Amino acid sequence: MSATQPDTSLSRHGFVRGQVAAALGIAGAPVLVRGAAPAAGDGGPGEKTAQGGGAASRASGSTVAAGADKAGDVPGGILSGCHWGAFYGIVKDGRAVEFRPWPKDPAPSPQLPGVLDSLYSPSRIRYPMVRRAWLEKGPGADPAGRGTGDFVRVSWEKAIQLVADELTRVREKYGQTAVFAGSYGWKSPGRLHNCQTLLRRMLNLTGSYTNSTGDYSTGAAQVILPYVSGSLEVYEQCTTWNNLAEHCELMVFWGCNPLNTSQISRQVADHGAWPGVEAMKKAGTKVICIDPIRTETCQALNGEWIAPRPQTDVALMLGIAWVLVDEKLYDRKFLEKYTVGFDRFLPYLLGKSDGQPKTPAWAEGISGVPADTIRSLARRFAKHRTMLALGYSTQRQHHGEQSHWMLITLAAMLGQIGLPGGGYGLSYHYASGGAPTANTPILKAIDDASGQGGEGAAWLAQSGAVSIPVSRLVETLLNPGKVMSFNGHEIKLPLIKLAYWVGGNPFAHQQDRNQMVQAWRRLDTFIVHDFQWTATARHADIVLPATTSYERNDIEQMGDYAQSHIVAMKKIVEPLFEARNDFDIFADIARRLGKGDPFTRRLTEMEWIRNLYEAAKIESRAKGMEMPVFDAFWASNRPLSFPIPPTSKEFVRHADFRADPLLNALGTASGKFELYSRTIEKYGYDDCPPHATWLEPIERVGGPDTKYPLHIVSNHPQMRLHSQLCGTVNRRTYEVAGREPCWMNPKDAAARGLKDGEVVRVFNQRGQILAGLKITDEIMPGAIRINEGGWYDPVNPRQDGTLCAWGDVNVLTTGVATSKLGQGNCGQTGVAEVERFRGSLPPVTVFEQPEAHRKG
Ligand SMILES: Nc1nc2c(c(=O)[nH]1)N[C@H]1C(S)=C(S)[C@@H](COP(=O)(O)OP(=O)(O)OC[C@H]3O[C@@H](n4cnc5c(=O)[nH]c(N)nc54)[C@H](O)[C@@H]3O)O[C@H]1N2
Ligand SMILES: Nc1nc2c(c(=O)[nH]1)N[C@H]1C(S)=C(S)[C@@H](COP(=O)(O)OP(=O)(O)OC[C@H]3O[C@@H](n4cnc5c(=O)[nH]c(N)nc54)[C@H](O)[C@@H]3O)O[C@H]1N2
Ligand SMILES: [Mo]
Repeated sequence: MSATQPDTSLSRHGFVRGQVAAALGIAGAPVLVRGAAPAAGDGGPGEKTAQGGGAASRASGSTVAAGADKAGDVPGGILSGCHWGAFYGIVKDGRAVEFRPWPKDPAPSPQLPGVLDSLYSPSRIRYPMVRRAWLEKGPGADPAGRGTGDFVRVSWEKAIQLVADELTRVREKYGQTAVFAGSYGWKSPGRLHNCQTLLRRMLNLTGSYTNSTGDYSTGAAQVILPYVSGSLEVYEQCTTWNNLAEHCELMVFWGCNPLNTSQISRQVADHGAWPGVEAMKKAGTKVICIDPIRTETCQALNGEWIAPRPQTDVALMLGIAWVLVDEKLYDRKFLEKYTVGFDRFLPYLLGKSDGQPKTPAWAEGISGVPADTIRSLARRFAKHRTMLALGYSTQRQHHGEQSHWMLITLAAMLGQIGLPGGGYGLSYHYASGGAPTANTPILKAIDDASGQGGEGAAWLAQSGAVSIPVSRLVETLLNPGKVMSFNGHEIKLPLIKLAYWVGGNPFAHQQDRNQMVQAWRRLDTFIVHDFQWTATARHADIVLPATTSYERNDIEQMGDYAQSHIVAMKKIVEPLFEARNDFDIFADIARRLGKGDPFTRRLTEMEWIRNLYEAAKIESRAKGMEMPVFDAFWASNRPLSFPIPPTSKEFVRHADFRADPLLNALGTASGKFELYSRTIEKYGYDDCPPHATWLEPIERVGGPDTKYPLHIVSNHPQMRLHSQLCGTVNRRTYEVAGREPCWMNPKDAAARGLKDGEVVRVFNQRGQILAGLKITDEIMPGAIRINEGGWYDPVNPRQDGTLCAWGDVNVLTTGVATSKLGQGNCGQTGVAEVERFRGSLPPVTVFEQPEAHRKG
């Protein structure tokens, strides 16, 4: 194993041992995390959600004490938790020296050293800073100077005053909706220090703002799936790994790589995918991986690797479906009983409605997968108990709605939905979907309404806030007043003059960076809190230094699906430099605007945490459990575990619907899977027809008028969480020639005369970046891989289309929306060319204090 390849072997990890009362037969009540609204588009303000498994049966409620894990599991140090898992902070002389994984973590994330380093790295934000031109000449001054690093340090008092005054000015001059607080991103977990909730709480108390809807992860799928299967689906529990090991004969990981992406959870990660994959390996389940990359999961399970041209999965699925019909391998009874609309889809499949039968030969022409392979896939899917596990990447593409709809159409034709080990699963790769759900009380969280009229979305509606689809801010900034179609209704895009960002990194997550830089110039003011000098912070007018989770106290649940423990997220060290908690920053701003007490409710940090715990304790009684008193929980220094009901271990997605489709009807218009949607038909969108359809993306390798030869795969990184930890020591494990790596197949490298380890220029009509070349046959020919989240490092921020010195892939990706239905982002759509970089190599300057590298 080379130094740049994190250990993906399974043997190093023990299994999660049986939890306290696993054997006691506690019934699995359905677990619903806050904000798990089945409504399309928004899982509550910024909150990822999971719906638990266990709903299949409800047995007698025997009583059990939820228990702390046994002694000997505490390695010394201070218990805390983060997206990467639970850990103990080891402190020497006031400095954290090690983040040691919780001993019961079945697969500690190799990223933990970077998590520790995010406290101390040279890219830590130390003091409140204001951009000089903004400070001296006022809001909107020299917007092209953003990103040049010309900041002035100010006192906290001055900073708070500037923010409060500017909010008031913009609201008075342009109206409430001119303040944008959609503030999307992967803020740290914690039920109290949720910076995005806190931002909205402050703004709700003092007025209103424009919000955002949906997320970057599943922008397309989460909008279309409620029409198809009646729920968000992408954040819901899958048939458990347990059940798969026993019943699944053929596991298909379709653009789905749990051994990378389940490293993290929205809450504190449980890593249940590792024992899950281990069980599958032991069971000897046959595995197929359909992916441009031979992934960690494919390697660990010795999977058969099939690499279609990226963005052509719908065509491939259609080819398979055509064979199922041609060879009469599809399940008519299932289609009749559990679905509607197959009769409207079939003429399209057979080419009767558009003149093009979706034969294997046709699918080969588009996807590059040989027709024989397509035929064989169809036969094998039909013959064996098959689970189709689809990741999110294929819907983060132009017309991304279609891949998830087509996959469900295919699964319905196979007729195994709701059977043990078969059907489809849309979150095996995400936060360890498929790990069984414990019987847990749900921790409450601080809300964004402060008791002024209900929680979250309801309050927002009352306060009159406008919401735009989350990936459409650039379009909004460039086109105020334009009417946008979105999911069956129309939105008039508001005029935005101030953007306020906490817990997110739009200068990493948004596509088409150069277009975005232009759009941002329309803003008078951009305010950012972070603890790292990200490109977003560097492009701000006012930058406020926030604490990390490791400098404050909080509480959180473990495992978005597993919900296995409640974890104390304890303060490990005192805040560094002048960093302050987002909570305290917003409390001060609210105070200045006359709303200090409603914001804090005069409760201290520990009082808030105690209250949240107490509420869960009461809820746990209703579930037949008794949690320890708060002080005992906090002092135990251990995660508090909850029992996993046996029914939950054997959970099979949609088994209840299959057993009784009337009583357990799906949430669709017909109560069944909709392979044709009359509602979508009524919308009449040209880019989202009423049944799953192959639609040419705006660009792709082999596309009719595509200019560049290489597809850009922008995967989620092994050693970062998006852009998080790019500023840390983790970089040393993967950088190539001091840049973000760009993977390339040896054939493509040979054709260009390129050598492993050299600096290349990757470019297209939208922009150009530098990267370090890694030549490997783990990527298919015709595709390059540059992970998302590399920090944007413009060589000359004032110059249009300037080179990025580190390698931010979103300089190259397209900013168009998936369709009028989803309006999701297309981070996985983009083609480029690669050449050797000639000329003098610009230094990478983005990982140090910006003053050290003032530009332009
Ligand atoms: N090309 C391409 N682009 C993509 C994707 C892709 O696949 N391809 N994936 C997309 C997806 S799925 C996502 S989810 C997005 C991710 O985009 P983001 O979620 O915006 O990315 P992160 O790097 O996680 O940014 C989180 C930021 O919050 C900061 N932060 C963490 N905790 C706190 C806190 O307590 N307080 C404050 N004030 N700040 C905090 C971190 O330091 C970091 O800068 O990217 C999207 N972009
Ligand atoms: N380590 C780590 N884990 C993470 C994250 C992270 O940043 N780092 N981010 C988290 C978040 S917010 C999210 S939303 C999820 C994202 O989860 P996903 O969106 O599923 O993750 P990706 O890495 O973008 O893509 C998954 C797989 O799809 C493949 N793929 C790309 N394009 C295509 C295609 O056209 N066809 C096919 N068949 N396959 C394709 C990729 O090669 C990759 O192996 O991950 C989460 N987990
Ligand atoms: Mo995501």
